[in-house]
Amino acid sequence: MDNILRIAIQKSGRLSEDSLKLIKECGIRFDNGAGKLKTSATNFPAEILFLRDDDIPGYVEDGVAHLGIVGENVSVESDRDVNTVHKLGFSKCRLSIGVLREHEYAGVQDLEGKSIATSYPKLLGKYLAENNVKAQIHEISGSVEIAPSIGLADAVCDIVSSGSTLLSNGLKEVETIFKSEAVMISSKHLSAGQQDLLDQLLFRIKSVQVAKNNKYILLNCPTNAVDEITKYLPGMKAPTVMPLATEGWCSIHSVINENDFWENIEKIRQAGAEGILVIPIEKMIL
Ligand code: PRT
Ligand code: ZN
Repeated sequence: MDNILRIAIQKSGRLSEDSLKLIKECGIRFDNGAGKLKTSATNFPAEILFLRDDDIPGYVEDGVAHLGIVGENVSVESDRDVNTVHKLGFSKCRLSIGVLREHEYAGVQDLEGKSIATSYPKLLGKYLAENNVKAQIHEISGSVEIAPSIGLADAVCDIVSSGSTLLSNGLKEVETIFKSEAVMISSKHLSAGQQDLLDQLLFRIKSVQVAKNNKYILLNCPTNAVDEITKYLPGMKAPTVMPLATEGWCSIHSVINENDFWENIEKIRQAGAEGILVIPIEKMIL
């Protein structure tokens, strides 16, 4: 079937909720009845497969799934022949090396001759080789952080988010070797029809992401402040400026970016903006 996209997402875990949310925000509707391993979308030629995250890159390489949503850490470690088509901005984390807190760590050379427990032997091996460090990689599949305190290894290399797991196991983070977030991967053997469906899906994903990074803003200001204020609110093309019923006053409607939001709010207030309303945008079609 070359006119349908099979999208593999994590069945149950840290990626599941955001993956489902993204697909729904793209307007793709399906019944995700509990316990199902596969479901069909009702308004887009797609099927959703619910899998363990580690299996997703292999399924995409083999073409069983055409697309997959997975942590970049898992995709790169799997070393499968797939395309990374888009970064999705959620499940951000890092792969880091941790050593016992009492260890006086001076730099990566301190790892020479040490044993490091990890579930990411390929990423760790590459990092050690790039830094000319020879260490013993001890591959374990779970509970990596406990390894140093039970004498199984001198250090760990594991996923860190807040850092509290390292801390509660008496470890400190000393090197970050890889930064990760959820990514969309695709098969290298899509038909023209599937590539077209992927392009449609990416267009929707980007519209959702841009909308999240921007807010709709409305404000009132004296007419002589319009030029100064619109410097900070360029809008999609240009801001909408309308006269108010009160002589000498205008209303400006525009979009404002999340990145420099408070900085720009402060500047437009100083320039004379009043009655500022900021409203979330659901989709933004550029
Ligand atoms: O069952 P399945 O195989 O599908 O899932 P899984 O248990 O292998 O993966 P899951 O659901 O735990 O994680 C899926 C993906 O989420 C990972 O591959 C990462 O890309 C991403 N992610 C984001 C994380 C974390 N944050 C995270 N904190 N993956 C794991 N952790 C673990 C980490 O292993 C460590 O044990 O959380 C602990 C550290 O967290 P902090 O906050 O204490 O630092
Ligand atoms: Zn997994």
